[in-house]
Amino acid sequence: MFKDKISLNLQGGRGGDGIISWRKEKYIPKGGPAGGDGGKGGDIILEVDTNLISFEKFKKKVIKAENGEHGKTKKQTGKNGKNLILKVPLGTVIKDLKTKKNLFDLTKKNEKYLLCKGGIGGRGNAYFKSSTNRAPYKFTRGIEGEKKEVELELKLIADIGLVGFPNAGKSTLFSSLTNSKTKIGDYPFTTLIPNIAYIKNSLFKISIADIPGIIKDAHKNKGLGLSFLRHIERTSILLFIIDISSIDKKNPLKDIKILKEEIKKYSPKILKKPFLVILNKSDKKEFKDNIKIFKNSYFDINNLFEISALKKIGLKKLILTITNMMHFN
Ligand SMILES: Nc1nc2c(ncn2[C@@H]2O[C@H](COP(=O)(O)OP(=O)(O)OP(=O)(O)O)[C@@H](O)[C@H]2O)c(=O)[nH]1
Ligand SMILES: [Mg+2]
Repeated sequence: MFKDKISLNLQGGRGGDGIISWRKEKYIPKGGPAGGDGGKGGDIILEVDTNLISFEKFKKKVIKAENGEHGKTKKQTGKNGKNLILKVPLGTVIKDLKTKKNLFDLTKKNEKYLLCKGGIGGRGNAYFKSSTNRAPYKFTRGIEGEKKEVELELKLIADIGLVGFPNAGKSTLFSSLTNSKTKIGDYPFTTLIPNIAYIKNSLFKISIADIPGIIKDAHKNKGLGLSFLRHIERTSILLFIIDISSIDKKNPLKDIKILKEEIKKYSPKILKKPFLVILNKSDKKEFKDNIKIFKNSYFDINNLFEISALKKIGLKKLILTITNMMHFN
């Protein structure tokens, strides 16, 4: 199961108690206080691991870090509880479920966030020795670790986001551009979960997010709905992928209008991003007319590209334009 949203009950480790103990040494009849302090409880820390793209590895809802050990004799402090490091994908937003506020947004490689502090350890009786009290019967208990109920939500961070109807060829373009393997199929909704890969060369590394297809009324939960659009909320550039064989001759801009309307219903802000329109499957000669028809009604010929994701035609020019846009944005 792909998980891009989970809720967790977390708690740092409890601090160990301080203890009461006395020095027991030969030839010293009245040994002084020797009870050590408790160790600190472990912290819970979230850390970005760029190899992850979901929260699949989280099997338990309740997670607690290790407790600190109680103090020991001979003024020895108990061991600190181990810190618990939870690896999460890049783009994880942490929300406190009680206050409903966002606590942090993990947006950088290897970034860490201290979510629940471990409790401090108590004091042993050795700590309370003073000139007026040479044999204190006093100790304190360790403190409970910090407790939080949080929701982790993934909003992928990529340079480019691919949007289009099912079957438009998004995943084919994704794998042609990045040389990565992904599921491609001659049927709608082949892609069920978002994916990220990179266009790499010696000069640059551009990340691309492939998401499931969108259909009319996706905002009413048709198809796979719109919740996947959160994975393109943080991309810098959008590519609208249109299959030339499905262009309506009487209304050539119909597909692009529907896509934009659906996105607008999810979040109008997404539409403010720079975008390119990609006419895909240009190798299908019998539909060449549709490209002309589309071009005649489209206003901005400069952000329009004709490609074949399958035959890898027109991709160099597309990559060049994308890199230029990234430079100037
Ligand atoms: N002829 C031709 N076929 C293509 C091209 N690009 C994709 N296809 C085919 O179109 C079908 C759908 O491709 P996908 O890449 O899975 O489409 P998608 O947009 O990712 O679809 P969903 O994941 O279902 O939203 C597959 O059979 C591809 O082989 C192209 O440039 N030319
Ligand atoms: Mg796909």
